[in-house]
Amino acid sequence: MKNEKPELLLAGSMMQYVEDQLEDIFTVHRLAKAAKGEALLAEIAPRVRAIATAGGAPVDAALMQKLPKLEIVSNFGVGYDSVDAKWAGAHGIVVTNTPDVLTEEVADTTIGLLIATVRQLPQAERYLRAGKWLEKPFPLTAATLRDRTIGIIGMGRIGKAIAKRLEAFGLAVVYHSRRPTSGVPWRHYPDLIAMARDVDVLIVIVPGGPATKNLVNRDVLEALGPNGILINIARGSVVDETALIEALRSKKILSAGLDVYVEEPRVPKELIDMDHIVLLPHVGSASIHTRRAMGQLVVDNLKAWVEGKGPLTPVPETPWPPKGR
Ligand code: 8YV
Repeated sequence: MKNEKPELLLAGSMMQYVEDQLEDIFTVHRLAKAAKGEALLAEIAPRVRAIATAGGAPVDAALMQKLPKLEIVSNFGVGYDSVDAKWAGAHGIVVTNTPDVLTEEVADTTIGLLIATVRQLPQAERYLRAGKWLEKPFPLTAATLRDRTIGIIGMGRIGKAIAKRLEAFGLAVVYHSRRPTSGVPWRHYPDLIAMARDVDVLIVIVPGGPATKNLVNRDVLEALGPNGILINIARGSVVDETALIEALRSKKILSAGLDVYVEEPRVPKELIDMDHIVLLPHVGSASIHTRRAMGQLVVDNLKAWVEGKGPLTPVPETPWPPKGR
């Protein structure tokens, strides 16, 4: 039939207004809502041309190889570690993500989490609500942001936006990444341990996935030292969570502000039981404004693709037009 809509597999769920737009373009199959996911998949597999995915629903080789007509995977989020983009690239499937539209929001959240952690703002708020201020003032915080040197792990778009903000605060900024980023004024450390030794705060803002798994390990935390504070706004997988719990317990580092965890939404009880650290439920980009913009980019990538215009924001593993074309 000529005017039939292309078929799309929705892995995870999106904001209603995004799903409505997807329905305008595609026949949408909802994997998460299907009582029998495998049966649904078997039935639609020969026809699915696109996947839209959110919330870390895995789009791995096992799933993609069941879909012989698959052309594009549109990922909600700048991080696409739940999509096997390398496999997709090797099999002619395009992967897109949602860069830029969340950069400033995530950088803002990072600064909020940093200050909240250093100055114990959530603890102070809990103190007031518990009526304790009537008895005596909230204790002075051991830590201050003043005179700290901040080491950023990762100097992509969001890393730069964080560094710019920190500079405006009058703080010294350095960074670690595999290769130096051109055009930035901050000192580059090729060696993460050396940087951890020289700074009092580490901010993690690198992509997740196998290349960065447990990058922040026991040695890095020990090098950060007893006055050190770890902020993770990237992916839980980048930090060795067991080593972090141990470092916090034994006071090898002072504190941590975390937005991400290894097994979200499960947060280890050991972390929840520590009152001096700050824990957020993965809210880096989580405003209606920014999530709408991200959702729109998911739709716009798919729309451009079905209209034959190519993807708007392909990931580096699946360049467009493909190399050699
Ligand atoms: C989203 C994120 O919360 O963009 C990312 O990589 O981690 C967040 O902005 C996440 O993608 C939601 O699925």
